[in-house]
Amino acid sequence: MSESRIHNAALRGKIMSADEAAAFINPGDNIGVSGFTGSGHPKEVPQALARRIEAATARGETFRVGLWTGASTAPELDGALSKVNGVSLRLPYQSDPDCRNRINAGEAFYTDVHLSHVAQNAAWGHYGKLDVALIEVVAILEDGRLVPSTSIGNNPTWLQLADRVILEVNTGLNAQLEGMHDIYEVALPPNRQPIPIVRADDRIGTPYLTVDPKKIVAVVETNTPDRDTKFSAPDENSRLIAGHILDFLAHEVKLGRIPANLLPLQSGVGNVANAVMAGLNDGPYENLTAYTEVLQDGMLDMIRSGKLVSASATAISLSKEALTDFNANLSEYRKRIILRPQEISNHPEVARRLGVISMNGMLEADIYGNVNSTHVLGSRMMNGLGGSGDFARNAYLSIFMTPSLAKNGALSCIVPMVSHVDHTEHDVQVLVTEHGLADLRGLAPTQRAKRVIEKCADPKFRPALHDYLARATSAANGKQTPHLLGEAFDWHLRALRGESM
Ligand code: 0RQ
Repeated sequence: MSESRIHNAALRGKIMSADEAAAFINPGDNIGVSGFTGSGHPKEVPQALARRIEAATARGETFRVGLWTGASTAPELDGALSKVNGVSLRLPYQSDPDCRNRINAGEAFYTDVHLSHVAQNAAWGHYGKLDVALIEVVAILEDGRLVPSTSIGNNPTWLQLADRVILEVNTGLNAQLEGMHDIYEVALPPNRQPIPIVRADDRIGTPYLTVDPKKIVAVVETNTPDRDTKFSAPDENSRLIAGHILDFLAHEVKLGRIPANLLPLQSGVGNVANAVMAGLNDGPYENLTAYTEVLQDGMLDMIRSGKLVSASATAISLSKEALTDFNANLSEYRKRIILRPQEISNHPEVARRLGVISMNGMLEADIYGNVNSTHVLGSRMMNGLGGSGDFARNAYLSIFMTPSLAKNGALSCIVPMVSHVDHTEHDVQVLVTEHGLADLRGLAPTQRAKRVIEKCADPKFRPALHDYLARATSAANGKQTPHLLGEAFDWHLRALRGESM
């Protein structure tokens, strides 16, 4: 295998086991790891590191690391390290149950950051020094250049900043990924230049990652596929939400506000997002494009059907079934898909220039249009902000969607005041639930509130929301965004007591 995937003779001399490679990671190190939405993460060294940490802990030693990634990973990385309580600080995004539990128990710090900001923050030193880069690749060329894996994330930055580099070469991934990537590095101010992407499918860089070979301390061969990102068939709510969005887009086309092939699509992760893609795939649109973060099953279906002519992302996160198709037809998919560093896939400048249509999930919105994507009942972290803010502020259309109710109907996802703010009313243009779509563009706060309640709230909570708005409007000392400050969080307090909101 080393012959077929590791073409550089010097680096073949650095092949070792995952346990030997993990010995290059020391207590207190910060490690910059590949991986984005369960794809392209290292599969073996993190588990070997977890075994080291477990053994050290059993000896009474403290062994914890700072863990920086592209975004969420999988049980063999976030799960393994969190189970042994080996992560002192995690950034910038996670969705792993064990990792989430450590964060919410106060046992690990978590820095929840706009994904497009991570590379520059790291380069500026805001996260401290990067000791080790641990990066999955598909192959190493004779001249030492690296063929990236199924995600790019922050890999160029980790390879540049780290003192030591460990590579996992995964032969379980298709070698035909070579050529799909577009690596472009952004200089820091004052030397920053415009990013020359004017169409979603523009290629502006090179297909390979580069690294100073002197920094490479270990090469580990692996053969494990990415996480199986399963999708269930869209449920009734997802279909209804998707239907409202599709009607809205058709209306926007009819008014001539967006072209007949729409504008580049950005779609968040999950079943609702996939349902929207399924709806678009069945709809009248042709020649669609995507400028997004993660390419999931829904977009792959659209590429296969010919509806989506190109997709730019930083990661491909597929179900097992979709992966089989992807691998079988990779030479065709490679013509349509570009994987970029997350600094570029999520770049505000490019999202604004292209006029992206951004669609993301949320936990709750308030009547004025502020959105909480991350914190359950104000304090408990769910996943993180991810790329939602990168796109929401800069998109042509920023759409947030959720079922109107959570926890078997006990919680309303439309509340008087959100218990945590990720996206302010200024960044949120459209809210959608299964009941309807509230187009908030151009409206003042009290106009927005009426529309959000009528279009999006579940009917059983509408009277209480109208009552709150009416009493706030008559009692508050300012009529611009009326609130009853002593009452605004009563809904969440009832939920914390285990009652219906
Ligand atoms: O909890 O799993 O314990 O039952 O939140 O809710 O309805 O399954 O929604 O999977 O679409 O996720 C915002 C989390 C929505 C996601 C969020 C509870 C609910 C359930 C999940 P259980 P659903 P989804 C690109 C963009 C931020 C990152 C982002 C997200 C769980 O979309 O992480 O947008 N977004 N990235 O029961 C309390 C409420 C609730 C609630 C739902 N109002 N109060 N709990 N839940 N509403 C991708 C990347 O950046 C990588």
